[in-house]
Amino acid sequence: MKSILDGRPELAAEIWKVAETAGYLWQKGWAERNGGNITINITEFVDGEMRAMAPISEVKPIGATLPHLKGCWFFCKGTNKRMRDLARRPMENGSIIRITEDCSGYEIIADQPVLPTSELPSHLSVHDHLIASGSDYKASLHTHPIELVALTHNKKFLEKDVATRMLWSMIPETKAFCPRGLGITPYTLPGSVKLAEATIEALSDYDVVMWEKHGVFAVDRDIMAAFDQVDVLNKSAQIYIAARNMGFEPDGMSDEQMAEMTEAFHLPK
Ligand code: 2HA
Ligand code: ZN
Repeated sequence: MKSILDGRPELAAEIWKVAETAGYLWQKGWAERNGGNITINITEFVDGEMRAMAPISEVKPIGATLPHLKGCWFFCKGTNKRMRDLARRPMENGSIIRITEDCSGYEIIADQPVLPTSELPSHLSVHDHLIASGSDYKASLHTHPIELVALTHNKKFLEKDVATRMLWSMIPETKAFCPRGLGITPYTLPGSVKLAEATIEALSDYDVVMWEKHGVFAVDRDIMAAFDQVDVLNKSAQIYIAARNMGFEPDGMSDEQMAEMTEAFHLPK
């Protein structure tokens, strides 16, 4: 079957990175049923011929006007689609959309008219915010990492930066590869405007934001990098839990060891 990705190797590579990541999310047990979402800004890979293509859907409202998304194109997981299916058949379980001129709607320009994720308004609001703040981040990821979600069932870890300090201290790489730590937003209804607003606010200080008792929202340059940040944080949570399962509270790296790491890797204090 002919695909919009044919003859567009750069665009295809970016979309296959999303598919590869979706496979990891499933393998890790972070993506039950249709859990999680991925949205990537693919504008830089869109050529003139693609821009001239007719849409395969009518214009659909985003539910918000997002002025910084003028001229932008995105690839998004489809609503009710599964990560494990996206991994093998990205263009049947996700679609390419282009934002309309007035920045309040979108049209599908893809192989099949797969409707984008129900979380599209929050993902696109985040991308609008990233562009407005001059960020070069192109990917947003929402997933349900088991051990990180488990931590949020304890009030202690909901206090500002308590979880971050514990996670960084489990293994030196965590701070090196997730230098801004883990932001926390209090429990909010999934898909709500309130949750989107709280996420955007937290993203000014963190690349990975934990939605209490639900999952994480991560942003980075590309989808692999966003996944890696969540992966290193969850690895630390697993080490913490392994130690607790052996019957002790882990010591964690000392303040001196953390300071030495921060200096050696030129990380933010
Ligand atoms: O889209 O995980 O929180 C599925 C979700 C929403
Ligand atoms: Zn979710």
